Amino acid sequence: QQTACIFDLDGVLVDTAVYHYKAWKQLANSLGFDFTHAQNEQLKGVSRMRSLDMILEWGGIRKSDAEREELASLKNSWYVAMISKMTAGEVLPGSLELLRQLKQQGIKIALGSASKNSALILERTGLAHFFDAIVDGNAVTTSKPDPEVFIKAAELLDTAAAGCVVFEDAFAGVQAANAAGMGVVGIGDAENLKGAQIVIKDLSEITVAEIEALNRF
Ligand code: B16
Ligand code: MG
Repeated sequence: QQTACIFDLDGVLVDTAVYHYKAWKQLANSLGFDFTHAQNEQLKGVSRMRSLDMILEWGGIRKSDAEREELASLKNSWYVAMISKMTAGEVLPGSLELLRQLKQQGIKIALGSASKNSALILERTGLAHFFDAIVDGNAVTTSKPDPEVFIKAAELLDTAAAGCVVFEDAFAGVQAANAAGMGVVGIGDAENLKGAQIVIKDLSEITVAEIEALNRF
């Protein structure tokens, strides 16, 4: 049975979290408050609108739906200005080597990200050509921990859920992968990634053979 790989983007292949943080911080500051690094951690893997709502709540600020739309697009304009300058040098350690090896061995590769900016990031960092399918924030109606994003990716790859192995840095993403019945590799701190089959620091710490052993067939 064929194994396929589904990669989250931010925190797994590239570190765009630093740009999200700068843009959200600028927005919060413009509204007269700030938020902590620990609070920022909670935004990882969370959609743009949900992130905005969490930040407004931290600042004790209420806004109308029209104002929320405006604030979200303001943040996004600052974020897009920053990611437009990204380079291939910002790809996280081990990513390029692993993607190359998977391709070489004929293993299908999909993106499963909450971001609506994934196409720009993949282009800027030179990773776009590796992907057989891309499912991102533009393609889903329900965000992680709902499994929709990964189920859609498996469908596009024409692979059974049990054959898919997901790579995730966010707890909500680990939950989504488990809900989809897929294998899941956590990237980061094991404490925050309960439910992952294994947790590694970055993609340099895993081989294709180890990935194939994680499918759920
Ligand atoms: P955008 P991932 C997520 O990416 C980020 O971790 C999260 O911080 C961000 O709010 C979300 O994408 C939406 O991003 O504003 O570009 O649509 O980890 O799911 O690849
Ligand atoms: Mg992520």
